[in-house]
Amino acid sequence: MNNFSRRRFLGVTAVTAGSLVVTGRAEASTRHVPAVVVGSGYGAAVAALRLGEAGVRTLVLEMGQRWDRPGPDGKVFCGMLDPDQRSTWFKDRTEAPINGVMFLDLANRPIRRHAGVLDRVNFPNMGVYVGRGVGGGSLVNGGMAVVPDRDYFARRFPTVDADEMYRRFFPLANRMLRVNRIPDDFFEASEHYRFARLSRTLAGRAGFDTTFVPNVYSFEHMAAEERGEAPKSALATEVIYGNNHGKFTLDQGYLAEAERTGHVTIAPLHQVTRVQRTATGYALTVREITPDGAPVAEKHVTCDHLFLGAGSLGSTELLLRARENGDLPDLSAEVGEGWGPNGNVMIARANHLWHPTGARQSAIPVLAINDPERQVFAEIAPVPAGIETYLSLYLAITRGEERGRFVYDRAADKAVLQWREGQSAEAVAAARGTFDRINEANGTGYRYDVFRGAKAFADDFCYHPLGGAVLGKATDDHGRVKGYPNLYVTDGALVPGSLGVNPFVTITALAERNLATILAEDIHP
Ligand code: FAE
Repeated sequence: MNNFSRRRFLGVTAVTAGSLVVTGRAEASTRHVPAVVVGSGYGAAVAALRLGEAGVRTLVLEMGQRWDRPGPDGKVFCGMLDPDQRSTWFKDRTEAPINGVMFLDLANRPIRRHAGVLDRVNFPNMGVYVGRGVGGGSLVNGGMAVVPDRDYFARRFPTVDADEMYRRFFPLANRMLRVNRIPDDFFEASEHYRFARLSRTLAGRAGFDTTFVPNVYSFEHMAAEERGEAPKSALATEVIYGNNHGKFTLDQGYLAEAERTGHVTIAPLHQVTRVQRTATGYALTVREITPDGAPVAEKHVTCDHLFLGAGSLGSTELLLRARENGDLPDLSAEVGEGWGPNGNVMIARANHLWHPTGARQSAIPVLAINDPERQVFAEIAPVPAGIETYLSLYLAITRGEERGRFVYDRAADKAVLQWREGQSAEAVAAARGTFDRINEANGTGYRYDVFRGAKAFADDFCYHPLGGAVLGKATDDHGRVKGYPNLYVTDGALVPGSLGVNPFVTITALAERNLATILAEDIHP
């Protein structure tokens, strides 16, 4: 294997063995590295760490920024109620999922185009939220860390040994991600969870149970926030544009550990635009930009082993483009297929005036309503608006078989999601069944002033894009891309469209499982 630390490549200069610094200098020549990981979300971070531990020199190419430097306000991330250019990936205006309340567009505002941390990729009939930066979705997500129902997991992944997953890899993922649970006494006493307790009471009247949802946000930190002994983040309305404190993100966990092995280098603001085959591996075209989007350089790198961890959208697009433009013509027809939004539907419910939800709400959700009959798992989401809104918000994860697919738009050189209008109807009907019952039991109704298009059920965006290069279809049973040796998918693109719960623990655990086999069989046989 090449000793990559002795070389200069890609404008990356070896300073000391294993410690590499991105210089930003463009180099025309192609450089070689044993392994490349594209992206730095959950699947990518697992690959980076396990490759680094195995002594494989690895370069991580991430299109977003490294979020470690405070802005002029002293904070790395901007707030949710006063977003600036740090919030959004190259848009003129923020695109928060909630428009506002009382039809007032309180949540969104004009911003400068910048490599912000949250992106909404808009396709016809479906907007997909994704994180951008070193740490991927871990930077912007709600931190809900849920192991799926075992029977449903086994149905979705019939060729994966569920025993091994539940015995070994889910516990490993939970440990690595530092998943913790809210202490009962804190939940029952905190004014910041009044909104969740109210929703629990109202759901109980309709005969529904609730379940506590584990999280990677430290509840010890949150309790200290409430006591005024720690800097506020969850209790200061921070979440979708990043948490300045309290949340254990991948850049603090897997990726930091990967860098500490001395074998892993992370290059932020580097977007992979093309993947080609070489005699012994793969060649990548990489575009480097400044945080404001100015081109820095086009770079070329080759590798022996290539791990795609650019997420359901990113990894699928790279493969689809390669198949359709003839770079990797033997890719399976399954590439681009099997995409789903994990049955995501958001619901806005109205409460009686004698049932305030609280002006102060924690931005981290901790409780979900179970409706086993309709197979709805509805997380009670906060509305941290800083004022009393009498609004209850829910993210329902429904189960179903509706799937979309990606097609390659040659003119735009992009993967375009095909998701028909009304394709979420089954998911909405299930969620409506649950919430009609809650409204009937409580004499309440829906709110139409919250989501775009005056809808009470938002089915035109999702947080959980899954699929596009499904395990066992576009790849073998460990994420090896069919037809192309030493090319792997390691992220949410492997998950066949629906999981029944939030996906990042599963993506992490599956990546751990696949990497264990790939390292043993392909890299150090
Ligand atoms: P992901 O984390 O999306 O990372 C992909 C990375 O690749 C990103 O950093 C991209 O910038 C980068 N990338 C893409 N294309 C390229 C390219 N061509 N070149 C270089 N880099 C590239 O992938 N899930 C939960 O389980 N619990 C939650 O509470 C939760 N809340 C969420 C809230 C929000 C607002 C959002 C957006 C998502 C939420 N999710 C949640 C979903 C979760 O974050 C998501 O499933 C995972 O992040 C997906 O992990 P992947 O490894 O697939």
